[in-house]
Amino acid sequence: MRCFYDPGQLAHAPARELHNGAFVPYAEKPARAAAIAATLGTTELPQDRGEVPIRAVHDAGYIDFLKTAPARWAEAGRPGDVMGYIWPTVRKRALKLDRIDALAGQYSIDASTPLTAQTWDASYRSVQCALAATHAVLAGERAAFALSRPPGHHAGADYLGGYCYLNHVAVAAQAARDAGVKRVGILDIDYHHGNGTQDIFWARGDVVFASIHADPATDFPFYWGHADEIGEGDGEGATLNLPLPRGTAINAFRRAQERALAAIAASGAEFLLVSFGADTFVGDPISAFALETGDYAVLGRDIAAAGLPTAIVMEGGYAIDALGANVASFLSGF
Ligand code: Q9C
Ligand code: ZN
Repeated sequence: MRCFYDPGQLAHAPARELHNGAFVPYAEKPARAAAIAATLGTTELPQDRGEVPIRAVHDAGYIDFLKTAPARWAEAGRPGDVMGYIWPTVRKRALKLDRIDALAGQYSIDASTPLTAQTWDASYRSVQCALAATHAVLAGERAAFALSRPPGHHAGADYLGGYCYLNHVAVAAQAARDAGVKRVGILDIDYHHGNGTQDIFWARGDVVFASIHADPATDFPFYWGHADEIGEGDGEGATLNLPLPRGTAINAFRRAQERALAAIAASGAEFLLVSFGADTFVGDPISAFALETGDYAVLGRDIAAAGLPTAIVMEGGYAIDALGANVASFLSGF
Protein backbone atom coordinates (compact mmCIF):
# COMPACT_ATOMS: atom_id res chain seq x y z
CA MET A 1 0.00 0.00 0.00
CA ARG A 2 1.27 3.49 -0.77
CA CYS A 3 2.03 5.35 2.48
CA PHE A 4 2.58 9.10 2.60
CA TYR A 5 4.71 10.75 5.27
CA ASP A 6 6.83 13.89 5.63
CA PRO A 7 9.51 13.92 8.38
CA GLY A 8 8.96 17.70 8.57
CA GLN A 9 5.92 16.81 10.70
CA LEU A 10 8.31 15.87 13.53
CA ALA A 11 9.20 19.54 14.20
CA HIS A 12 5.87 20.12 15.98
CA ALA A 13 6.74 19.24 19.58
CA PRO A 14 4.79 21.09 22.30
CA ALA A 15 6.38 20.72 25.73
CA ARG A 16 3.44 20.24 28.07
CA GLU A 17 -0.32 20.02 28.21
CA LEU A 18 -2.86 20.80 30.88
CA HIS A 19 -4.14 17.37 31.88
CA ASN A 20 -6.73 16.96 34.61
CA GLY A 21 -5.44 19.94 36.58
CA ALA A 22 -1.68 19.58 36.14
CA PHE A 23 0.87 20.30 33.43
CA VAL A 24 2.30 17.01 32.17
CA PRO A 25 4.58 16.01 29.26
CA TYR A 26 2.70 16.22 25.96
CA ALA A 27 1.19 12.84 25.00
CA GLU A 28 1.04 13.57 21.27
CA LYS A 29 4.81 13.18 20.76
CA PRO A 30 6.81 13.30 17.50
CA ALA A 31 8.03 9.78 18.36
CA ARG A 32 4.53 8.56 17.43
CA ALA A 33 5.09 9.35 13.77
CA ALA A 34 8.68 8.12 13.85
CA ALA A 35 7.54 4.77 15.28
CA ILE A 36 4.88 4.28 12.61
CA ALA A 37 7.25 5.29 9.80
CA ALA A 38 9.91 2.90 11.09
CA THR A 39 7.45 -0.01 11.06
CA LEU A 40 6.10 0.81 7.61
CA GLY A 41 9.60 0.87 6.14
CA THR A 42 8.87 2.61 2.85
CA THR A 43 7.02 5.90 2.74
CA GLU A 44 6.63 8.58 0.07
CA LEU A 45 6.79 12.35 0.43
CA PRO A 46 3.45 13.88 -0.58
CA GLN A 47 3.13 16.26 -3.51
CA ASP A 48 2.60 19.87 -2.36
CA ARG A 49 -0.95 20.87 -3.38
CA GLY A 50 -0.80 24.27 -1.68
CA GLU A 51 -3.26 26.04 0.60
CA VAL A 52 -6.30 26.11 -1.68
CA PRO A 53 -7.68 22.74 -0.47
CA ILE A 54 -7.14 23.85 3.15
CA ARG A 55 -8.98 27.13 2.56
CA ALA A 56 -11.91 25.16 1.11
CA VAL A 57 -12.54 23.87 4.65
CA HIS A 58 -10.89 26.23 7.15
CA ASP A 59 -11.71 29.85 7.99
CA ALA A 60 -9.24 32.48 6.68
CA GLY A 61 -8.97 34.23 10.06
CA TYR A 62 -8.21 30.92 11.75
CA ILE A 63 -5.48 30.04 9.24
CA ASP A 64 -3.92 33.45 9.82
CA PHE A 65 -4.06 32.81 13.58
CA LEU A 66 -2.27 29.45 13.24
CA LYS A 67 0.51 31.06 11.22
CA THR A 68 1.04 34.20 13.28
CA ALA A 69 0.04 33.38 16.86
CA PRO A 70 3.41 32.02 18.07
CA ALA A 71 5.26 35.23 17.10
CA ARG A 72 2.50 37.45 18.53
CA TRP A 73 2.47 35.41 21.75
CA ALA A 74 6.21 35.93 22.15
CA GLU A 75 5.88 39.67 21.32
CA ALA A 76 3.26 40.03 24.07
CA GLY A 77 5.84 38.63 26.49
CA ARG A 78 4.09 35.30 26.98
CA PRO A 79 6.47 32.41 27.78
CA GLY A 80 6.21 28.96 26.25
CA ASP A 81 3.69 27.67 23.72
CA VAL A 82 0.45 29.46 22.80
CA MET A 83 -2.44 28.20 24.94
CA GLY A 84 -5.85 29.68 25.53
CA TYR A 85 -6.93 30.40 29.08
CA ILE A 86 -10.16 32.38 28.60
CA TRP A 87 -13.00 31.51 26.23
CA PRO A 88 -15.80 33.67 24.78
CA THR A 89 -18.46 31.12 25.71
CA VAL A 90 -20.69 32.63 28.36
CA ARG A 91 -23.45 34.79 26.82
CA LYS A 92 -20.91 36.98 25.06
CA ARG A 93 -21.38 39.14 21.98
CA ALA A 94 -19.20 38.37 18.98
CA LEU A 95 -16.36 40.78 19.75
CA LYS A 96 -13.72 41.54 17.15
CA LEU A 97 -10.81 41.43 19.59
CA ASP A 98 -7.22 41.53 18.43
CA ARG A 99 -5.31 40.67 21.60
CA ILE A 100 -3.47 37.36 21.14
CA ASP A 101 -4.76 36.03 24.48
CA ALA A 102 -8.35 36.65 23.31
CA LEU A 103 -7.71 35.04 19.92
CA ALA A 104 -6.16 31.97 21.57
CA GLY A 105 -9.47 31.42 23.35
CA GLN A 106 -11.66 32.30 20.36
CA TYR A 107 -9.91 29.79 18.10
CA SER A 108 -9.70 26.83 20.52
CA ILE A 109 -11.91 24.44 22.44
CA ASP A 110 -9.43 23.32 25.09
CA ALA A 111 -6.19 24.19 26.95
CA SER A 112 -4.45 20.94 26.02
CA THR A 113 -3.44 21.81 22.46
CA PRO A 114 -0.45 24.18 22.51
CA LEU A 115 0.51 26.03 19.36
CA THR A 116 4.24 26.33 18.57
CA ALA A 117 6.24 28.09 15.87
CA GLN A 118 6.40 24.77 13.97
CA THR A 119 2.74 23.81 14.29
CA TRP A 120 1.42 25.38 11.09
CA ASP A 121 4.15 23.79 8.98
CA ALA A 122 3.71 20.31 10.50
CA SER A 123 -0.07 20.49 10.13
CA TYR A 124 0.26 21.72 6.54
CA ARG A 125 2.48 18.72 5.72
CA SER A 126 -0.04 16.41 7.41
CA VAL A 127 -2.79 17.81 5.19
CA GLN A 128 -0.61 17.18 2.13
CA CYS A 129 -0.24 13.52 3.20
CA ALA A 130 -4.03 13.14 3.45
CA LEU A 131 -4.46 14.79 0.05
CA ALA A 132 -1.76 12.58 -1.51
CA ALA A 133 -3.42 9.40 -0.22
CA THR A 134 -6.82 10.62 -1.45
CA HIS A 135 -5.54 11.49 -4.92
CA ALA A 136 -3.66 8.16 -5.16
CA VAL A 137 -6.94 6.34 -4.50
CA LEU A 138 -8.86 8.59 -6.89
CA ALA A 139 -6.22 7.67 -9.50
CA GLY A 140 -6.92 3.96 -9.04
CA GLU A 141 -5.16 2.63 -5.92
CA ARG A 142 -7.40 0.27 -3.92
CA ALA A 143 -6.30 1.96 -0.67
CA ALA A 144 -3.61 4.35 0.58
CA PHE A 145 -2.37 5.55 3.97
CA ALA A 146 -1.60 9.07 5.19
CA LEU A 147 0.74 9.12 8.19
CA SER A 148 -0.61 12.49 9.26
CA ARG A 149 0.65 13.83 12.57
CA PRO A 150 -0.35 15.92 14.56
CA PRO A 151 -3.82 14.37 14.30
CA GLY A 152 -6.78 16.29 12.82
CA HIS A 153 -10.30 15.17 13.64
CA HIS A 154 -10.89 17.43 16.67
CA ALA A 155 -10.12 20.59 14.63
CA GLY A 156 -13.14 22.49 13.30
CA ALA A 157 -13.32 25.02 10.49
CA ASP A 158 -12.18 27.72 12.93
CA TYR A 159 -10.89 26.01 16.05
CA LEU A 160 -8.08 23.80 17.34
CA GLY A 161 -8.35 21.22 20.15
CA GLY A 162 -7.61 17.63 21.15
CA TYR A 163 -4.03 17.86 19.78
CA CYS A 164 -5.47 18.87 16.34
CA TYR A 165 -5.04 22.07 14.30
CA LEU A 166 -6.10 21.33 10.70
CA ASN A 167 -8.73 18.70 9.92
CA HIS A 168 -6.88 16.51 7.44
CA VAL A 169 -9.73 14.08 6.78
CA ALA A 170 -12.17 16.94 6.18
CA VAL A 171 -9.80 18.62 3.72
CA ALA A 172 -9.40 15.25 1.96
CA ALA A 173 -13.18 14.70 1.82
CA GLN A 174 -13.73 18.14 0.32
CA ALA A 175 -10.94 17.49 -2.22
CA ALA A 176 -12.62 14.24 -3.25
CA ARG A 177 -15.91 16.12 -3.72
CA ASP A 178 -14.11 18.76 -5.78
CA ALA A 179 -12.57 16.00 -7.91
CA GLY A 180 -16.06 14.80 -8.81
CA VAL A 181 -16.95 12.19 -6.18
CA LYS A 182 -20.68 12.71 -5.55
CA ARG A 183 -20.87 11.37 -2.01
CA VAL A 184 -18.01 10.71 0.42
CA GLY A 185 -18.23 8.54 3.54
CA ILE A 186 -16.02 9.19 6.58
CA LEU A 187 -15.62 6.36 9.09
CA ASP A 188 -14.01 7.63 12.31
CA ILE A 189 -12.68 4.86 14.57
CA ASP A 190 -10.40 6.88 16.83
CA TYR A 191 -11.17 6.37 20.57
CA HIS A 192 -12.42 9.96 20.76
CA HIS A 193 -15.35 11.44 18.88
CA GLY A 194 -14.34 13.38 15.75
CA ASN A 195 -16.12 16.59 16.74
CA GLY A 196 -14.33 18.79 14.20
CA THR A 197 -15.24 16.56 11.28
CA GLN A 198 -18.84 16.35 12.51
CA ASP A 199 -19.09 20.13 12.84
CA ILE A 200 -17.63 20.76 9.37
CA PHE A 201 -20.13 18.49 7.60
CA TRP A 202 -23.05 18.87 10.08
CA ALA A 203 -25.47 20.48 7.61
CA ARG A 204 -24.29 18.67 4.47
CA GLY A 205 -25.65 15.50 2.89
CA ASP A 206 -22.78 15.01 0.43
CA VAL A 207 -20.29 13.94 3.13
CA VAL A 208 -21.60 11.24 5.45
CA PHE A 209 -19.92 10.98 8.87
CA ALA A 210 -20.07 7.85 11.05
CA SER A 211 -18.11 7.68 14.30
CA ILE A 212 -17.45 4.97 16.88
CA HIS A 213 -15.97 6.32 20.09
CA ALA A 214 -15.93 6.36 23.87
CA ASP A 215 -19.20 7.68 25.28
CA PRO A 216 -18.84 11.48 25.64
CA ALA A 217 -20.73 11.15 28.92
CA THR A 218 -17.38 9.94 30.31
CA ASP A 219 -14.74 10.98 27.79
CA PHE A 220 -13.29 13.90 25.82
CA PRO A 221 -14.69 15.82 23.93
CA PHE A 222 -17.81 15.60 26.18
CA TYR A 223 -19.93 18.14 24.27
CA TRP A 224 -20.09 16.17 20.99
CA GLY A 225 -20.66 12.57 19.93
CA HIS A 226 -23.90 11.68 21.71
CA ALA A 227 -26.15 9.21 19.91
CA ASP A 228 -28.90 11.78 19.27
CA GLU A 229 -26.63 14.02 17.16
CA ILE A 230 -27.67 13.21 13.57
CA GLY A 231 -26.96 16.38 11.57
CA GLU A 232 -29.23 19.21 10.46
CA GLY A 233 -30.83 20.60 7.31
CA ASP A 234 -29.41 18.87 4.22
CA GLY A 235 -27.22 16.91 6.63
CA GLU A 236 -30.03 15.50 8.74
CA GLY A 237 -29.41 11.74 8.92
CA ALA A 238 -25.90 12.06 7.43
CA THR A 239 -24.21 11.95 10.86
CA LEU A 240 -24.18 8.69 12.84
CA ASN A 241 -22.76 8.50 16.37
CA LEU A 242 -22.16 5.14 18.03
CA PRO A 243 -20.78 5.80 21.54
CA LEU A 244 -19.50 2.75 23.42
CA PRO A 245 -18.70 2.26 27.12
CA ARG A 246 -15.19 2.19 28.58
CA GLY A 247 -13.80 -1.35 28.50
CA THR A 248 -15.20 -2.08 25.02
CA ALA A 249 -13.27 -4.90 23.28
CA ILE A 250 -13.20 -6.18 19.70
CA ASN A 251 -16.58 -7.96 19.49
CA ALA A 252 -18.72 -4.97 20.44
CA PHE A 253 -16.45 -2.61 18.50
CA ARG A 254 -16.71 -4.79 15.41
CA ARG A 255 -20.53 -4.89 15.59
CA ALA A 256 -20.61 -1.08 15.84
CA GLN A 257 -18.26 -0.80 12.87
CA GLU A 258 -20.56 -3.06 10.83
CA ARG A 259 -23.44 -0.68 11.62
CA ALA A 260 -21.37 2.33 10.61
CA LEU A 261 -20.25 0.70 7.36
CA ALA A 262 -23.83 -0.32 6.56
CA ALA A 263 -24.99 3.28 7.04
CA ILE A 264 -22.21 4.58 4.79
CA ALA A 265 -23.07 1.99 2.11
CA ALA A 266 -26.79 2.82 2.33
CA SER A 267 -25.98 6.52 1.80
CA GLY A 268 -24.57 5.75 -1.64
CA ALA A 269 -21.06 6.94 -0.79
CA GLU A 270 -18.60 6.21 -3.59
CA PHE A 271 -15.39 6.90 -1.70
CA LEU A 272 -14.36 6.11 1.87
CA LEU A 273 -12.08 8.04 4.19
CA VAL A 274 -11.09 6.41 7.47
CA SER A 275 -10.01 8.49 10.46
CA PHE A 276 -7.92 5.77 12.10
CA GLY A 277 -6.88 6.07 15.73
CA ALA A 278 -4.98 3.35 17.56
CA ASP A 279 -5.93 4.84 20.94
CA THR A 280 -8.59 2.10 21.19
CA PHE A 281 -5.63 -0.18 22.10
CA VAL A 282 -5.82 -1.88 25.51
CA GLY A 283 -2.45 -0.36 26.50
CA ASP A 284 -3.21 3.22 25.50
CA PRO A 285 -2.13 5.60 28.30
CA ILE A 286 -5.01 8.11 27.91
CA SER A 287 -7.88 5.86 26.77
CA ALA A 288 -9.96 2.94 28.08
CA PHE A 289 -10.98 0.50 25.32
CA ALA A 290 -9.48 -3.00 25.12
CA LEU A 291 -8.52 -3.74 21.51
CA GLU A 292 -5.47 -5.96 20.92
CA THR A 293 -2.91 -5.61 18.13
CA GLY A 294 -4.38 -8.52 16.13
CA ASP A 295 -7.88 -6.99 16.33
CA TYR A 296 -6.89 -4.13 14.03
CA ALA A 297 -6.36 -6.57 11.14
CA VAL A 298 -9.95 -7.77 11.64
CA LEU A 299 -11.26 -4.19 11.53
CA GLY A 300 -9.17 -3.46 8.43
CA ARG A 301 -10.51 -6.59 6.69
CA ASP A 302 -14.12 -5.66 7.51
CA ILE A 303 -13.60 -2.17 6.08
CA ALA A 304 -11.89 -3.54 2.97
CA ALA A 305 -14.82 -5.96 2.49
CA ALA A 306 -17.13 -2.95 2.13
CA GLY A 307 -15.46 -2.60 -1.28
CA LEU A 308 -15.12 1.19 -1.47
CA PRO A 309 -11.94 2.94 -2.66
CA THR A 310 -10.39 3.88 0.68
CA ALA A 311 -7.93 6.47 1.95
CA ILE A 312 -6.83 6.01 5.59
CA VAL A 313 -5.77 9.03 7.61
CA MET A 314 -3.90 8.65 10.92
CA GLU A 315 -5.46 10.22 14.03
CA GLY A 316 -4.62 9.28 17.67
CA GLY A 317 -2.78 6.43 19.42
CA TYR A 318 -0.42 7.08 22.33
CA ALA A 319 1.03 3.69 23.30
CA ILE A 320 4.15 4.42 21.26
CA ASP A 321 5.82 1.01 21.80
CA ALA A 322 2.84 -0.74 20.18
CA LEU A 323 1.82 1.96 17.73
CA GLY A 324 3.75 0.78 14.69
CA ALA A 325 2.49 -2.79 15.12
CA ASN A 326 -1.10 -1.62 15.59
CA VAL A 327 -1.03 0.50 12.44
CA ALA A 328 0.67 -2.28 10.43
CA SER A 329 -1.96 -4.75 11.67
CA PHE A 330 -4.78 -2.46 10.56
CA LEU A 331 -3.26 -1.87 7.11
CA SER A 332 -2.65 -5.62 6.67
CA GLY A 333 -6.44 -6.02 6.54
CA PHE A 334 -6.35 -4.34 3.12
N1 Q9C B 1 -7.55 15.20 30.34
C1 Q9C B 1 -6.78 12.43 19.63
O1 Q9C B 1 -6.73 11.25 19.95
N2 Q9C B 1 -7.04 15.09 26.30
N3 Q9C B 1 -6.90 13.41 20.53
C2 Q9C B 1 -7.68 15.94 27.22
C3 Q9C B 1 -7.47 16.44 29.62
C4 Q9C B 1 -7.51 15.25 24.97
C5 Q9C B 1 -6.98 13.10 21.94
C6 Q9C B 1 -6.75 16.27 28.34
C7 Q9C B 1 -7.37 13.98 24.19
C8 Q9C B 1 -7.45 14.27 22.72
C9 Q9C B 1 -6.68 12.82 18.21
ZN1 ZN C 1 -8.22 9.92 19.99
